Amino acid sequence: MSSLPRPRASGRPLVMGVVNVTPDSFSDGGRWFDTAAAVAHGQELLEQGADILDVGGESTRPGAKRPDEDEELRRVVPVVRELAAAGACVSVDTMRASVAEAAVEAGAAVINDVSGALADAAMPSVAVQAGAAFVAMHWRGHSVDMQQRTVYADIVADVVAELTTSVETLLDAGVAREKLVVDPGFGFAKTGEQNWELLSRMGEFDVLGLPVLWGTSRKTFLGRVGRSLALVTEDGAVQPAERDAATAATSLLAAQHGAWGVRVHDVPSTLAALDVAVAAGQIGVLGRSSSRGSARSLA
Ligand code: PMM
Repeated sequence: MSSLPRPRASGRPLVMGVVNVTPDSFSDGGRWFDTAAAVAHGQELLEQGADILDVGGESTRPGAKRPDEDEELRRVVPVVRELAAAGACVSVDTMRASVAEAAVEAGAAVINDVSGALADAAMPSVAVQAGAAFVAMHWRGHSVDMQQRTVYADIVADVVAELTTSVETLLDAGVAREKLVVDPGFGFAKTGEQNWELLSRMGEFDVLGLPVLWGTSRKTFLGRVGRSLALVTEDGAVQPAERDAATAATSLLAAQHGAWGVRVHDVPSTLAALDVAVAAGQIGVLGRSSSRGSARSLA
């Protein structure tokens, strides 16, 4: 039974480093596609200071086709096993209950389900039996056509309401509230403008009364800032691997709003931003006006 990993004494969000064991993820697809390369990448993220390693075998880029279950198990389980055996806190990024179950058996402490337990009806009961911490992300359908599901009356109110449905499904199945984390799902059935609006209204997710994970890392909407001619793609966006400074800025905003965690590809840039927030006493100051931080020395 794994309890929810807790933020450090400094109060800064946990840093979840991404280990994509996929041939086709949008920002790093194919780079860590075999077990040894993925494990080595996970170990590098740990050395850089990641608190949690998020191991996933399915690309959720818009339009992506799903791997079958056997292929996902083949990609994910050996990597989870090796990293957990090395002492890492491992999260498994999957929408399949069978993969979550096998990953927890292999040592995963967190199930990160981008479908918020909507994609696989067996997920809530696996979550209960596994006793793992559970990240429920906002989701409206599989990647193949999710960008056709971007109609909202009010992006924040609708995401909060739909996340509440996921949370209630998990609670009704018997998942302990203390094990739950929610995630607004940047880039999943959202337009660029809607992602910016989610960022600008971060504090409104407090109404859920649950820890929040923010997953903005290298996403397409961040390709529209910090533009330099050398780094833009054909459509005029900054390439995914060059979006880490913008990602670190969003990690700082998340920290100011009292985030539980941030899910990132590049750990050092986000940790530097979070260290600045801690040193400047700016952790959680926007989300919790009564607990304003005090400046501390990094020396
Ligand atoms: N984004 C991706 C994959 N998994 N999990 C959570 N909880 N939140 C996210 O925003 C999220 C996720 C897609 O990004 P990637 O392909 O770079 O991993």
